[in-house]
Amino acid sequence: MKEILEKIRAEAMEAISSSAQSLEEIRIKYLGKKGELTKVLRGMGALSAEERPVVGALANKVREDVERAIEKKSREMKEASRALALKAEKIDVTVPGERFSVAPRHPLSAVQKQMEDIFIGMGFEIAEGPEVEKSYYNFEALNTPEDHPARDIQDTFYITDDVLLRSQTSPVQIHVMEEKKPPIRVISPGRVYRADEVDATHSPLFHQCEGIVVDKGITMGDLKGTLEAFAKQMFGEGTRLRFRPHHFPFTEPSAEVDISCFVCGGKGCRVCKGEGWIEILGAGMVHPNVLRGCGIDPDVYSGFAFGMGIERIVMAKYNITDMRLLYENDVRFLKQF
Ligand code: 2NL
Repeated sequence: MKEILEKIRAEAMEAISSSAQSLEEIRIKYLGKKGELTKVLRGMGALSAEERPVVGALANKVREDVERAIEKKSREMKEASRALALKAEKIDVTVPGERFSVAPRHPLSAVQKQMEDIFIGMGFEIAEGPEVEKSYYNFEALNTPEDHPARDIQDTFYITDDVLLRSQTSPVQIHVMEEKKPPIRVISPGRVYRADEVDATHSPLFHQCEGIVVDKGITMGDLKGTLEAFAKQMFGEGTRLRFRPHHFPFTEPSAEVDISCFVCGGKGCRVCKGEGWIEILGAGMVHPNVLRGCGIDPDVYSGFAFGMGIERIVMAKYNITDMRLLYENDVRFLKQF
């Protein structure tokens, strides 16, 4: 029987080390209830009293040895498969990262942001409003009556008889004046719409930045000082302003405002077309009818307002001669900013 036990041990050990069968199969075959070892133990009744403990001890030893070998092999297999997984999942932290690029701001957005920052620095708030407006807010509230040439039905995108796409951002400021009591200091940058044919200097959608200040004792001096501070920050410390008399229905008096050319300083060059001056703004003292219409007493309060086209400033600043480039989003163009 000892020989049989030794044979079982040898076979089991061989099976374990050769990995021909699964460890569980081996365990059942040799150590299971109907396994080889159990068979031997069952036959132990036939042994003599002297032999029985000796064979019993050997049988237990064989069981222990086989169990231990199975455990050891199982541990080894687990370790090997873990090592393999670690090898497969290895991350080379020295491989350079994937570069991704963040695009710079579109020049229109960059200039608008710059304007916002300058006016915020002077205590203004940014006001926003809908691009679709009642015609009252776009025209009547701005002292622009039905028969005014600016109200030519051909120039504005009408949605219905009295609803339209705003042709300026002033309606935003009318809403502010209706809702808040002076002192008021806001700018309203945003999209505006006019029924223009597309060409190098026109687009049916463009951008404006308007501003308004209303308080007791506001004068043309405040307007000039504010615009001068803006122009110096926007175009350079040496910038001078020139006011030319003009007419707007919503301001009185009104002016068109030029800046001294930021390229030649006023001598005359290609950018200012030999003029020395570049027109960038319209401005004036808020018309009493506009204040009154918003419930602000023009005998107590006064204000100034201004408006500028953002495209025009971007084009002057970057010497862009065709406005369409600003809307095509050709990366070869945009990459230059
Ligand atoms: C221009 C001229 C201007 C205003 C806009 C304004 C707004 C209110 C009241 C009075 Cl609520 N005025 N805005 C005033 C003067 C000129 O814009 O050439 N824009 C491109």
